[in-house]
Amino acid sequence: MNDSISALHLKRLMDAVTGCDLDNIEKIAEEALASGVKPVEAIQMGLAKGIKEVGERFGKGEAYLPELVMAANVMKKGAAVVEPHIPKGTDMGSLGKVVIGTVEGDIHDIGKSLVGTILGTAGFDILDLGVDVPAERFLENAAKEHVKILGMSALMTTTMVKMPDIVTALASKGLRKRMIVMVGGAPTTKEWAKEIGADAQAGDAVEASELALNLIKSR
Ligand code: B1M
Repeated sequence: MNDSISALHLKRLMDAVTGCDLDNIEKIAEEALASGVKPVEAIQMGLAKGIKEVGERFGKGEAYLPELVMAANVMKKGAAVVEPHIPKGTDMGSLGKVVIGTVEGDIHDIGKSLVGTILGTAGFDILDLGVDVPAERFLENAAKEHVKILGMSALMTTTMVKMPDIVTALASKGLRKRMIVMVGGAPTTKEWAKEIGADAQAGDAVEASELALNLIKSR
């Protein structure tokens, strides 16, 4: 596909989010797909760029909460059009179960859900615990399911601090070595993952999927 056409559609997706264009986002997303923009690109290079820009404006006091909420709704509506078009990585049966959730005190779910969707299309079985998930729920589910990966998402510096408690509790219950622990969300880093004893940190959903596949293969 022509790069300038692709760039134009990505810009339209981004602008729809920054402009809180809830009425037209589905049409804009459909047109982007029809023009040949890849679904994951439409999300990461279009919709997510838009929400990040609104977030930066919010951080600087140039946008207010209602705008953030509306922009997030536009992002979700656009992602709902695009996600079913993400190609499936494997039809060879499940690669194993992934339990994923956003940690307690944190209601951000767009990135976490996207990671779940992309891991799902890569061939994993996803149990999404949702948002504001207390440590006990992560632990209960990690214990009762045949879990290969436990994934924790946190979007705030104030909530990422819940992650180490969960890793420690997994170890004290003898569950830690049974599974890969992956963390993610804007404030997390590779250093943070190492520091808290997690196996991996991913900066976006595509990296999460690549890391998950590599870690599963190397076990
Ligand atoms: Co909020 N918010 N928000 N917010 N919000 C941030 C996170 C913030 C950085 C904005 C800012 O100030 N610039 C800031 C946090 C500051 C801090 O760290 N302390 C913030 C704040 C302060 C708040 C409130 C407290 C605001 C208030 O009420 N005054 C409140 C918090 C409520 C709570 O959680 N208790 C709040 C609320 C909201 C909305 C409801 C309006 C909305 C969320 C809607 C929803 O999720 N349903 C919202 C949004 C949209 C954002 C920003 C703008 C965008 C987040 C997002 O969806 N990004 C965000 C600013 C930012 O991140 N730049 C911000 C798009 C998404 C695709 O990317 O989530 O990064 P992301 O996910 C990526 C990667 O991080 C990674 O892959 C994903 C996909 O590629 N990833 C993983 C994520 N999880 C992973 C897990 C993995 C691996 C990779 O393994 C398991």
